[in-house]
Amino acid sequence: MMKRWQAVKRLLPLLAVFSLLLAGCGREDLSVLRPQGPVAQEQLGLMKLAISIMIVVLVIVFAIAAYVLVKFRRRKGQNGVPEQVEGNFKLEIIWTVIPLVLVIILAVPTVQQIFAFGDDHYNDKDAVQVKVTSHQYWWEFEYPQYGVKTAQTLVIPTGKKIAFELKTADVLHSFWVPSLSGKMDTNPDGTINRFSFSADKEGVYRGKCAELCGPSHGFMEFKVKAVNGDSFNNWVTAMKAPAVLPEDPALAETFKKQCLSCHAVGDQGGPVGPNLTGIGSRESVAGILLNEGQDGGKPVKENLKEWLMDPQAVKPGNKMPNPKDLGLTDEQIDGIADYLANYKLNY
Ligand code: HEC
Ligand SMILES: [Cu+2]
Repeated sequence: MMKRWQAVKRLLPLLAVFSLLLAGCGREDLSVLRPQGPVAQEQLGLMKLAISIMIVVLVIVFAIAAYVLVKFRRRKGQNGVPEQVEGNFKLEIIWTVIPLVLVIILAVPTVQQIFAFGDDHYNDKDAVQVKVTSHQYWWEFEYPQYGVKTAQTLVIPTGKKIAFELKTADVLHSFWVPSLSGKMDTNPDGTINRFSFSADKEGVYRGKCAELCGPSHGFMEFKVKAVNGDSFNNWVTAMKAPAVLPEDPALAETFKKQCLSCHAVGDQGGPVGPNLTGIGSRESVAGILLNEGQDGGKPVKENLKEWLMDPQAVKPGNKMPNPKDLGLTDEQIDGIADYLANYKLNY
């Protein structure tokens, strides 16, 4: 009895490790194993190549080891020192040449493709340029060819090359959409990084900051929404339409005074906070509160209220002041949440 308990106790850490591993399998939209575009596809191809070669080597080496262990084990009545072998020219050549060949098979496509991933396509004629700026704890997306800025949901046309130019407004962050491509850092030293990817199919892909950047790093999420070319053009047109303000003039005044000092809607407001144009039709509020239509999402107004009632409770350490400290009443907050929830774009 005692012994069995000991064995169970020894297995517990293993169990813990496996549960952790399995916990990582929950969200498929954060997986590099389900590529949704050519860049992610090629990167997965490289991983598969490396893993297959390693598995083949592993199987062969273990098979030989097992065979040798069994075949040359000490048999009954065998007590002397076995025959000592020193060097075998043929074997040594074989186990030098085979790994060499394997490393070359691994290296040629890896080096080739890694350089290709680093190619600068920013000025390609048919690429859609996007300037990404990371902030503690949100993402800003600017489309210089279209004169449009948005936040948290990156809208892209399917099938087109999206060429990014990435920088940070504060600390080191990393831009990562696992189903579309590997990561790219946004560097605080002023370096600007460029890379590109594209999405084959329409859909919403989940992105994350992949570099520990502060207490709300884990909440620094965003979405990539791939739509067809026509929808993308409609979206750009809708983004450029004049600002829509709250209907109630007093509320509009409060919103302009207290919110548009940092935020922009349409052609009004400032660049300090996320652009709020059409926030009612986005996939999330503040990147992390998922709206209806997303897995486990809530009505957008509910999320907006949750955010506006206490931004620090949602994302500790973020740079948005509490609207109550700006002098807003619960009623005004409700009114603004209602206005923002109904600020939708058709595309
Ligand atoms: C001092 C600048 C500042 C002021 C003033 C301000 N905000 Fe913000 N706001 C921010 C920042 C910064 C964020 C991003 C927080 C984060 O996600 O880390 C934000 C985020 C938001 C978001 C989520 C945006 C998104 O893309 O999902 C909403 C909604 C919002 N603010 C509404 C308001 C409203 C309404 C007011 C006025 C009552 C207001 N803000 C006042 C700076 C400000
Ligand atoms: Cu970050």
